[in-house]
Amino acid sequence: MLEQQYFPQKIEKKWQEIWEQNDANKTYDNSDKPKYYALSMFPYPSGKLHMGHVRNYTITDVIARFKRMQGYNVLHPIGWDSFGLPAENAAMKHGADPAKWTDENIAYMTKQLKMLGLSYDWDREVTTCKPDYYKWTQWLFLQLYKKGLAYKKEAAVNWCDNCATVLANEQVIDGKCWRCDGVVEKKYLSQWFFKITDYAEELLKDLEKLEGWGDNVKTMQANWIGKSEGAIFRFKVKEVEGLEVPVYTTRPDTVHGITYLVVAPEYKDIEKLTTPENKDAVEAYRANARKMTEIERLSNDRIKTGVPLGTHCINPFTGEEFPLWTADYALAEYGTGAVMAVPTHDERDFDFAKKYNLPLKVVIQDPENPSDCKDAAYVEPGVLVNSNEFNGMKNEEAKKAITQKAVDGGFGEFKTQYRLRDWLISRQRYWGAPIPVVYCDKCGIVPEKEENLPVMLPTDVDFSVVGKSPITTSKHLKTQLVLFAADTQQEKWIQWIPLFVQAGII
Ligand code: ANZ
Repeated sequence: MLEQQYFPQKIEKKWQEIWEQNDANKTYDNSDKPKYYALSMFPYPSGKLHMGHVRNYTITDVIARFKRMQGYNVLHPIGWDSFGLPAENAAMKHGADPAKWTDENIAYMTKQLKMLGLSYDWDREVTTCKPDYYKWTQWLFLQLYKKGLAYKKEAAVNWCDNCATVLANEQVIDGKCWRCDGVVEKKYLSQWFFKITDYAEELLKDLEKLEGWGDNVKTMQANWIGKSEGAIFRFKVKEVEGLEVPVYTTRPDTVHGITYLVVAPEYKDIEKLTTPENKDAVEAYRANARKMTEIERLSNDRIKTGVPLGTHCINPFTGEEFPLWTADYALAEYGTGAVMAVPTHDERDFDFAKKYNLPLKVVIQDPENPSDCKDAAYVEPGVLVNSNEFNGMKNEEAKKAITQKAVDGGFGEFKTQYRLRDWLISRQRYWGAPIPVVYCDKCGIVPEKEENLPVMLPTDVDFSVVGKSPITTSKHLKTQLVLFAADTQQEKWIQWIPLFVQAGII
């Protein structure tokens, strides 16, 4: 007879034992049944399960059980996303090995998952920090490397000195580290990237095909890819023979209205563009900009600041000269890192020009209601004025005609630009999969042979060091110091898929 009251301690234990004895959750490699894959996000072994875990894992468990009952051979795996900074920080706090901290947490959380009665095939458990797993992380890296989709370059990164680590933009909150609240600085480091930008267009097309996703999610993803159409124009520098500053613009129609040009404080040629008299002021300005986040720098509410470099560019359309400035509203990583400033038709440029008394030149007007742009930028459509042979043309048409002139004259081209950037995967820390390349003094970067994988994470490291990565203390390190610490943010994982397809992996 059924008991009136539910006693989980009694009933659940009994059934869990029966399921275990009968291999009720086992997935068979060779089975005639149709296959079903029920994958939930693997937990980070942080210590104890929380209610969020229980919710997530119950949902997939219900689906997996339902499908089994319908006659499917269900693969419902579990594993541990166990590389990352929390393990390393916890270990450093106690001067212990992160492997030990991780193993203890996994043991505890496994017990909890089993108590919940979740129907996993535990024989297939994976742990990302174990060599038998990260061998495949390294294998994937090598496939991407062979296809030119994993590469290394100097890049400005968010650097937290306390944690001695690189942070993603999302991990910088009000200029501070999300973990320790320390001030985050921009720093130039040689970094590994995955070339996701090659797939920007494909990702956008795939979005259109997605069914069952809300428009808000699709729009967020499209904005994140951030496609824009425009032009690159190259400007000669008056004082430096042979040096040009290219800019990316979505408003080629405004090119006759440029009154100054801005480069990012991290712009690669900024030193060449700075006169000796302006050097000290420019250096001081750059040092300060390094302390700011991108979001702060781009905010429309912030008062724009900048300093002149002392040099000038020449407008190839008009022959006019205008001054070069550096200002932190220009971002090093977007477009070319330089902006042609048209204060009459761009709000940010307008604020900047007002503040520093830079000239205004109107080039787009509403013929019915012309504005002199003395009080505000005119950002609506209109017709061209003060623009030589393009006068009277509608501004949308002029975009194409003006860019074509630059193409014909050899000083510009049409350009499609994406906000999406390549995915920076290195973290300069210990507790991650070692990047399977060797640095050779003579021949540079040499990928490890597949048959030699895994490249093992060194264990001769000192975890009691302060303010630097423990990996720097390893004596036997023959591979890269930079570690591969995959980001688990879901929107980023989505982008792996086309990369793997391209690399012929899936
Ligand atoms: C001149 C201009 C005139 C612009 C005008 C706008 C209005 P989206 O649409 O987001 O792609 N820009 C280009 N590179 C930049 C950088 N590295 N940092 C900051 N701003 C940058 O934005 C394109 C516009 O952003 C470009 O068009 C450029 O300003 C600016 F009336 O060029 B525009």
